[in-house]
Amino acid sequence: MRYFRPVPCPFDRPQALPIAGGPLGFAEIEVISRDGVEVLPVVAIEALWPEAPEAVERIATARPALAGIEFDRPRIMGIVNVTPDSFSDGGRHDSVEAAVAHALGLVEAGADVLDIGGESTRPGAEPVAEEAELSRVLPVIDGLARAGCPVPISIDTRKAAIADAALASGARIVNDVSGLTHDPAMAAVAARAEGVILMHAQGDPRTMQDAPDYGDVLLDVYDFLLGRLAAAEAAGIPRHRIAVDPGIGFGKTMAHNLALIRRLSLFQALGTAVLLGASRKRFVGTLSGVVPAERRVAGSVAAALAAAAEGAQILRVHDVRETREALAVWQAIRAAESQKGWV
Ligand code: HH2
Repeated sequence: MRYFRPVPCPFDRPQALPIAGGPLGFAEIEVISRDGVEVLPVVAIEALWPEAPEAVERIATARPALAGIEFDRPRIMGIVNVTPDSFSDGGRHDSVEAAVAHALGLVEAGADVLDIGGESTRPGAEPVAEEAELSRVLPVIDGLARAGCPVPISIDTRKAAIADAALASGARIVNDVSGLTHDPAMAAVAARAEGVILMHAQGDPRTMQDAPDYGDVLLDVYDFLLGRLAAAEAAGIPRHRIAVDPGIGFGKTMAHNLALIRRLSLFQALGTAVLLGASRKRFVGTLSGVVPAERRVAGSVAAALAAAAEGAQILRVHDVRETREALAVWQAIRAAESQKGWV
């Protein structure tokens, strides 16, 4: 099998097509196989392989808004963990009022969507019973709805019952870190959401970091997401409502995480929005030499910018204000590079 990765460039470079409608473009494609990588102009590959024109079209086509989120620029998903044990902010927002206030503060800081989670999926985390998870997230979603939260709410859960109740309370997106594999009832519930995030993980949170193993991490994750997209579509979830996510830190070594971020634009060939969550994760701490997770802000922003430069549509972050500010500078510099400015 051949895989087609757009090489990002300014969208108005001669012969360039937009990546997912813009703002980045691509004039070259890396044609990747399990034997190696070849770089070719887009115009050349269309004639070479029968599957190439369709892949180019999937990469270039604009992504429609997902739960009202427009993809004319990278969007920020603010993380709200209502858990006692999340790796970087566990126990911070364990009253409903504190969690709602924190979430509204993230909106104020520039979050385009909020992701509410009641079960930590950090490496080594123990599963949480359904009732406990429900009692953590539902009052926060209700509280946000009552406060007139102006951005869509995503529920970060692997369980159908939680997603079901969250949607009934006003959540619009289901974010399942198991890619709809953990709970057989999840796909049918997710089909009612305006947006579904399919993430790749190898193993479950308890054991996933024991010995992550891939033939080729980039291509293995791509194959997994391709399969989950087909399963989701078969369950009645149209592709335009889906975003995919390679799952940084979920059964991945440092080398795996870096390989995925370095060539993140490959996932644009799936024809959906791409989300990346690198915020405060262990590899950021290792690379930046910062041990306390809540102080890994600068390294996390660097990872978010790298993902934006690879065309990522959604960045899942704890530090919304810092990411927003960094993106504004990055976008202006990218705009200066092209003649027509930022679209
Ligand atoms: N990472 C975490 C949780 N949910 N969802 C998506 N789509 N992508 C991610 O990378 C992702 C995710 C883990 O991070 P966090 O929520 O900060 O920690 P914890 O699981 O300990 O609550």
